[in-house]
Amino acid sequence: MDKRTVAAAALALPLGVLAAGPVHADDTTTLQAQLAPVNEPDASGTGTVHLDGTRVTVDIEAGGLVGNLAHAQHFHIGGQNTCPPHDANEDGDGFISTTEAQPYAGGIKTSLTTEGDTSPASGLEVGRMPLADGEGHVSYQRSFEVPEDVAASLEAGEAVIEIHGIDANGNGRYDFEAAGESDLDPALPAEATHPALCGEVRTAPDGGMAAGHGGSAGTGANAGLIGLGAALVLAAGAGALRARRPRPER
Ligand SMILES: [Cu+2]
Repeated sequence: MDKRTVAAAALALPLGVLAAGPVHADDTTTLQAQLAPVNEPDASGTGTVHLDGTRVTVDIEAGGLVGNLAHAQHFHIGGQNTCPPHDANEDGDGFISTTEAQPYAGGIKTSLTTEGDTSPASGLEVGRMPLADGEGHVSYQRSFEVPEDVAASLEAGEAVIEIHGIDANGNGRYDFEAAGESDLDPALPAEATHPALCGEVRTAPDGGMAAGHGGSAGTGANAGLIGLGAALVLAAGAGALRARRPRPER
């Protein structure tokens, strides 16, 4: 019994230290996001962000997305730092649009492109966004610099990762048939811009997901997630998507 007590105490100390704050390895802060489905029920994923000053290394693994199509992905900052709940679908069409999600997740602050610019201006540059493989899996890793305000928001756990692009009718392409026109630009299919996955970026106090947020998944609070910076997209990115979208309609 005594030995057991001693062992428990020995375990409690390091756990207590870890729970006290973000995980720091050298000067790097590690943050995590559990990506939960928004409009793509079978999608899931994880995001990991290593932050060293203003340099971020982002790892994203996601599955259940529409395959062979590009998926725009971003850090969203400036909302409530949460993914949208199910009732964020205010117009009752069954989809949480980028516009409907924005009050929760905030606008695009960093575009998680595969190369080149990562500013909001590249928000819908789908030619530089990850392409899902034939089975709908996205694997992404990139290191790049972010502005100081973005780094500060990440460090504070005040950011959301979103991955966009859904296939509402399962026909393997972005089109207008199932979800109509995008709320961001009627020339675009909503399927191309609706959120698919969303995850709140949080520090990793115990080496895993922040329990308070992961635990809310069962209530549905995490299940209906996502958002896009509609205003930013309209201002900067919609033309890019129109010009470069992977499957031009008809
Ligand atoms: Cu986004």
